[in-house]
Amino acid sequence: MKLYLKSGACSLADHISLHEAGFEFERIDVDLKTKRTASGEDFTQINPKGYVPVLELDNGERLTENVAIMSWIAQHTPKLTPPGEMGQIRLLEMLAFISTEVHKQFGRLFNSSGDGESEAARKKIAGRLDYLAHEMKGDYLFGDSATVADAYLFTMLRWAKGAKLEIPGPLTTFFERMKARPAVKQALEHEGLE
Ligand SMILES: N[C@@H](CCC(=O)N[C@@H](CS)C(=O)NCC(=O)O)C(=O)O
Repeated sequence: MKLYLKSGACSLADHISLHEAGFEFERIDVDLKTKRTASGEDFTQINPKGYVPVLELDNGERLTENVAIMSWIAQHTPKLTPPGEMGQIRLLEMLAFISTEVHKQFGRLFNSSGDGESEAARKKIAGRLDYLAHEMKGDYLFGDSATVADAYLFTMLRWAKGAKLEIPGPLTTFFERMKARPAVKQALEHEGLE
């Protein structure tokens, strides 16, 4: 398997999830400005959408979109899926929320066109982080064991910290708890991050 990623980008969530799952995989760094991989390949031939993450499966099939990649990892790793009959769909609900309601707001913040857009995005993100802080069912989003959604939330909290956003108390504790996990430490180290 191969994960196409950019250090510190949203692909960190998939990177952490693959380590949590215990998969063996190769990391391929992508320069998102030049759209070239570290070995000089044209990344747009790999993903015509031009963005990371991409997970190339062992049969050569390529998956894109964080929600799909993390769902695939969870499907193959029951311990990373919330328990119960509704577990998979609740996970999808959470991944969709983080993707469309949190991750996308950062796009507005990082590429703001002015006119108060970044302030509006900050407010949205703060409100959604508050919501997630109240939704936590234990040490992690779904209770006492981590799922792929926690890897996604952790990645968003790294960005929130970088943007000096206020992080609700329970999520600050969650962030430190995640940082102590071997899979998270490994992914951060591989990406040259703290
Ligand atoms: N809808 C995509 C968005 C992925 C995305 O935003 N990737 C960013 C890095 S966090 C990227 O590669 N941006 C480069 C570009 O769009 O040119 C997903 O959720 O996987």
